Amino acid sequence: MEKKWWHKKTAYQIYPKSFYDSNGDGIGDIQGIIQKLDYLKELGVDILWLSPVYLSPCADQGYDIADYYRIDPQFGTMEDMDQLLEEAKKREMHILMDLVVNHCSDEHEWFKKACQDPQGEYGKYFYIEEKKDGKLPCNWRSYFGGNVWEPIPGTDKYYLHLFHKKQPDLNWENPKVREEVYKMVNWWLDKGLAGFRIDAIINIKKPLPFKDYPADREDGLCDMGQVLADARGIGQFLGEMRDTCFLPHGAFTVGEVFNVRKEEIRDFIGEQGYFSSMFDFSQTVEGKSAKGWYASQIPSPDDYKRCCFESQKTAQGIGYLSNIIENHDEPRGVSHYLPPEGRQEKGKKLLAAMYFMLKGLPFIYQGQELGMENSVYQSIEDIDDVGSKDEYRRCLEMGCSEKEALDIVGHYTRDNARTPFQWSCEENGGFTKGKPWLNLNPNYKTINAESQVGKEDSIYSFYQKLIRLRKNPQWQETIVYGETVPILEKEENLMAYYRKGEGQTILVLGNFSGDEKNVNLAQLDWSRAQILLSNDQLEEREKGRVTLQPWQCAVIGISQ
Ligand code: TEU
Ligand code: CA
Repeated sequence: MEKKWWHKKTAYQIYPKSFYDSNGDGIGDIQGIIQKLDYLKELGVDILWLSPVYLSPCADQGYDIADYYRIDPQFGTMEDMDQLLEEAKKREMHILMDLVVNHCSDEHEWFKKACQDPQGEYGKYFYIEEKKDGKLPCNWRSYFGGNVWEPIPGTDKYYLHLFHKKQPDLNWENPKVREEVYKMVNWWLDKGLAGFRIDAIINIKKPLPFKDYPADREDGLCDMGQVLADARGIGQFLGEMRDTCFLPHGAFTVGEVFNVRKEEIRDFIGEQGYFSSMFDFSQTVEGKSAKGWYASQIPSPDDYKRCCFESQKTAQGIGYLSNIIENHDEPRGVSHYLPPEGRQEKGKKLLAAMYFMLKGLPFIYQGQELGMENSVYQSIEDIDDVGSKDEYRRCLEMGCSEKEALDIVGHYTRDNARTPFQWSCEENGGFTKGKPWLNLNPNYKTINAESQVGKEDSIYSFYQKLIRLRKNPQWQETIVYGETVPILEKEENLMAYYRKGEGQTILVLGNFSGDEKNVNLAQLDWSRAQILLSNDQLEEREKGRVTLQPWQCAVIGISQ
């Protein structure tokens, strides 16, 4: 594999609205990020991905962009953004922005012009259609519920939106749209961005002409997964964007790629791939049902392990994945992948070590380094997210009681990741001096940065050690490039793998249960082994056996 500067780094996702509020309006902002750069530097992360801060009416929390060249006043100004780029540079940190170009906002001037004159130039920037024989062009279901067509007032026309109705899809088939997008991407890269996280990108290629697919619910609509499986030719667009924007700038890009065909992974992240990397979402989609959250299953530790190993195998020899346990669209990883008894400090460190030591670029989502958990909700009114409200309706429709529906939605809702960052045990977790835009998780009094930074055995310090280990020249090559070789795969609640390097091997062990676990490692020569990191004492290392304590993990370095 050709070595790249970013392989050795650790990345961190900031959700600006909930990170740190510098001016007391209850909303996190760019100045807030600048004030916390030293906190992030101290943690050890190098690449920062910012969820969108562009001008936006915020129908989908900034993923609906009204002007790609402006910063939304709630987050600050372009001067603030320039200052952030400068301050990050001083600290040898790299900034990624979110590239949201499957759609824009209905308040973008392109869309306003399209509505004024659907037949005109800007009408062609979107997918605008009429009914035929009283029927909409297709029966696709929006990701946020309902059909994907919305009438343009005062006309007999409809526009396509795969997400919220305030997020009209851009027509990538139109070369003018692509030209506008590339111009904007280059403008930002010229400013000094290191690159982009690329939003919802698989959706830019629609199977055309529009047609119906078999309905999979009583609403007569069909899931987008089915539709996208039928789309071909996205490579033309993505290859063009790579050649026009990313390659000339040496940009780092990480794709949010769902629904990719296995045989196309090389096209996406191989040596000549469209992107530098893409997220591994195999665990996040595990157990999710196309029918909705009411029919979804929370993955077990063994499911989690199987997903991780499958992805490692798929990517081996092809490209470099980006690994996560959560992001702004998902429940908190510790609340999702750990069984309830495991959701304590030891279990959280275990999960951290298991994903962090996999091959790939580790991303930490804000608050993950503190062990932040899913929040609690008294009623559906406490939940802000658009998609979650639709899932709640769906649960009720399918016969759940209100309490059951709230439990299910409370587990999966994206709000779990969006509650404000817990800086301290002060009011509002030290996030704001005003009224926070979204309620804090009430556990901020016990889980917060202030109580963990500088404390030897905290979760924060454990993440710090994982990052330091990744940077330790003695083990770095193996951690960054070593092949992942799963072992003892059939052992329940045990996740164990080697990372095979040149002249050295790293063994990663994790006990996902509340019982001791004896692990047989007859072939291991303990005289050559050293414990690089663990969340407990590792005992009885004799005759090739070790006993892992409940929820214990250990990273063991073995030189040959
Ligand atoms: O997400 C795209 C996307 O496909 C997700 O909404 C996905 O369906 C869901 O997470 C599955 O659990 C991106 C952004 O990450 C998300 O925040 C935006 O809402 C969405 O695009 C639209 O821009
Ligand atoms: Ca603010």
